Amino acid sequence: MAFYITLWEVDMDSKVSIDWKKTACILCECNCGLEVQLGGEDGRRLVRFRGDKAHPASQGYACEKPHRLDHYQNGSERLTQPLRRKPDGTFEPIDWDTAIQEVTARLKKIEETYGGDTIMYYGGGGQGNHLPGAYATATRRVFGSRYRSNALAQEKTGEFWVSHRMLGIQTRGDFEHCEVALFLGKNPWFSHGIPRTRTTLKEMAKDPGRKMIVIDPRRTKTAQLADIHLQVKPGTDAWLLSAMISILLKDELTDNTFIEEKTTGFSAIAEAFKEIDVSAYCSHAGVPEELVREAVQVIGKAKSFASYEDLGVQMNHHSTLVSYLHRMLWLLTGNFGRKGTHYSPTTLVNIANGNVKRNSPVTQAPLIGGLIPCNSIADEILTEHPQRFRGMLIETANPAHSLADSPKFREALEALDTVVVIDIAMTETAKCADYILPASTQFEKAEATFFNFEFPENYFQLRPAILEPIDGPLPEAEIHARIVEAAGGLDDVPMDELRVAAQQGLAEYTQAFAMHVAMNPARVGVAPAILYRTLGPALPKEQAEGAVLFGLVLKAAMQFPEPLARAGFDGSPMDAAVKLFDAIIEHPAGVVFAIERWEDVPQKVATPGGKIRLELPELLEEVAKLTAGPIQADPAYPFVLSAGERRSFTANTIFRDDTWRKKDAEGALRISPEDAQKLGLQEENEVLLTTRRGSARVRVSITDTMRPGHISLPNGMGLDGSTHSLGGIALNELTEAASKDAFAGTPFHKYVPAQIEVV
Ligand SMILES: Nc1nc2c(c(=O)[nH]1)N[C@H]1C(S)=C(S)[C@@H](COP(=O)(O)OP(=O)(O)OC[C@H]3O[C@@H](n4cnc5c(=O)[nH]c(N)nc54)[C@H](O)[C@@H]3O)O[C@H]1N2
Ligand SMILES: Nc1nc2c(c(=O)[nH]1)N[C@H]1C(S)=C(S)[C@@H](COP(=O)(O)OP(=O)(O)OC[C@H]3O[C@@H](n4cnc5c(=O)[nH]c(N)nc54)[C@H](O)[C@@H]3O)O[C@H]1N2
Ligand code: SF4
Ligand SMILES: [Mo]
Repeated sequence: MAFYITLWEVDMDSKVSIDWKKTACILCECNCGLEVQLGGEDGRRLVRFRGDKAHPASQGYACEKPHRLDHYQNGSERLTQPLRRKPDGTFEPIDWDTAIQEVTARLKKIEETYGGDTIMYYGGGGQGNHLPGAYATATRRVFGSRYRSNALAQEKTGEFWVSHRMLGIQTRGDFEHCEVALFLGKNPWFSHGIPRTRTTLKEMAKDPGRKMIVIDPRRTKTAQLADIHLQVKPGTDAWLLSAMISILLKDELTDNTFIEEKTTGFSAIAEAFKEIDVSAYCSHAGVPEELVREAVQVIGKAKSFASYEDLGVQMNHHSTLVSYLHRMLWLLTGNFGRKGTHYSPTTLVNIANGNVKRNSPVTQAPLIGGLIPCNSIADEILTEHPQRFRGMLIETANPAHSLADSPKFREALEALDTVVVIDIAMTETAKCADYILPASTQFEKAEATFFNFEFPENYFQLRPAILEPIDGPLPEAEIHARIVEAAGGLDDVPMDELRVAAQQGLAEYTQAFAMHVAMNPARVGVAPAILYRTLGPALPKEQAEGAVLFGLVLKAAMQFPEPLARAGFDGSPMDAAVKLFDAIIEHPAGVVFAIERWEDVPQKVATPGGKIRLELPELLEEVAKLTAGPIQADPAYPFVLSAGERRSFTANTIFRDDTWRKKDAEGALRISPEDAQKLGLQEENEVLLTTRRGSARVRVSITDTMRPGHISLPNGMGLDGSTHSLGGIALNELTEAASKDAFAGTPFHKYVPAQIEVV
């Protein structure tokens, strides 16, 4: 069990409530269950925390970061009233009625003049809150807005696309039970991403029967726990993985029964990798061939193998190709659909969609999962093209800080007719808005995420509000409902009738709702607003924002009756949905909503023929091009900057108050001793770091965990506070939007050519 059960205390003299309130951490996709005690003068400080043992996935586990969550809740840059930009660029407070009326009028005007699809939606959910995105679908619908994006389109879309084409589904690895684990460009010790990460990693490390392999240019904490560390040269994973596949084939380590029964296209793979010069490719990748061969033997002979790729390769050269090669490693060895291998979870909402149905209006970029590639957004605006975007609604995201080339993105926001930002704080993005609508924090309203990827038991948690809302801000559910109402989206909906039905019970409510929708099918689009306004009042006050889930639960009950029934939510879809929704409301620590079976996993493959497709011709063409050898460094920029390392005290831009950091407050530039010596640098010396896009001054930290030629900076730093200037470098002042993957358009943030001058 978890060795990491925690109890912390914020240093504070005042009284502390005795009851522990159930919530979750909002800092990474694990969303570990937490229990919190409130305190402070006004009883609104988050004072004590402990991991919640009742949480189905985290089971009491938590890392070192959530005990700082008071810096989020009571941060100094909190927005408390709607703001409108004046011609001189400053903001003036306005009341909510004016704000809703003007925002609605301006978006309506864009719709009438240029068409609703020139209004783009960005964001909708961060690491802890996905309900805004669910409610925003109603707002988007009333204005006819179709295009959207979020952070997934600068990290995961390449992987989604490859997985969709090979398997028709998205997969995850079972690290709790695998014999061998691989982390590819992933440092879970600090970034987490699997339940009870450090417990799982430690268990793996101390078990002589299990092995861990890490592919990373840095000797990370995860790499230090590993049995084999392939310390790859930055940006060369495509060569390394190609060599590994070639060795698998030549050494006959493939699972031929699996390949024959479950896959198509193997002969094309055998052909493509047969002739690879393994020695040359290992040398391109800067890794000893013997070690690579050993790693492949370990993978090939493993009884079960699970693997995780992340930003180190997904924000790098050949990222989509690497996602493909990576899958080949575990598919050729038959590591799918068995305990300890890979699975596809049942989810309430599928946020990992790899389908491409259309292209972006201006640059014609393929929209993987419907998302505009983040690196293309500015180009969809800064043009005379008649279909260019004219308005943008940005919610619970900070793209003016998080997207490549911030200066260009700010210019794009400036070029729009109307920018509306919904956030809790005065962010870099909010400063570019025409209207800023203040939201309640994630502890003042009910919240949830759709990061529900567990197996065989999957869970969902609707966290109730643990604090009364402050005056001024509103939950997104309320903001969207007001905009939808102002735009006429709820005219003619029998709201009173639905409200009465909701008080009688979910069955009555569903019947009334279904009847209304049957007569007015167009209302399905604004269902989230209807649910919030009519079912919301029938829910406990601190869970009202959960109303939208009823629609999602009903859909899941129709789609996945068996996994839901195994978790106790059985009967007709209607019965199952009512039971599940009730259980979600009754279990603030989270509820297991689906129980699956390993033997059912292979049947989930959703390709046209039902078999896993190994051959993706356009990516095999890329494999052939690798013979030309790796990217040549530009002599003017001899270093490779990894722009966005996850460290112990980084959390995207969720905290806007730098005093939350106990260590590394300035976010040092990590550099190898060899490079430091060449440049004559001592620890903490200041250097001028220059990329093709810009320059910044930064202190160095010399560490032998870095490879010579590789330097690294943390993410989420350099926030431009309205009251104070925070430490660290805003990385995307230094990155270029054009540095991106040819297929998915995802950025090369882990490969930014850079030079260093001593100052
Ligand atoms: N503490 C903390 N945790 C977080 C976050 C946070 O801000 N702070 N953010 C969350 C989010 S949004 C995400 S997406 C995840 C990301 O989680 P990760 O992807 O694990 O995080 P990173 O540190 O960005 O990158 C992982 C590793 O890639 C390595 N790398 C760099 N270049 C290369 C390369 O060329 N090849 C290979 N193989 N590896 C390379 C880096 O050295 C680094 O160790 O973390 C989540 N967790
Ligand atoms: N150079 C470089 N750039 C990167 C990365 C990198 O490694 N390198 N990493 C990328 C990755 S993986 C990610 S995921 C992105 C993250 O970047 P973004 O997706 O832009 O999101 P966050 O930084 O997490 O910011 C979340 C925002 O939500 C606001 N917020 C918090 N709670 C609420 C709420 O309840 N309601 C509302 N309305 N707002 C709220 C916060 O104030 C903040 O402004 O950054 C990306 N950018
Ligand atoms: S692992 Fe992630 S969700 Fe869990 S406590 Fe740490 S930052 Fe929070
Ligand atoms: Mo991310």
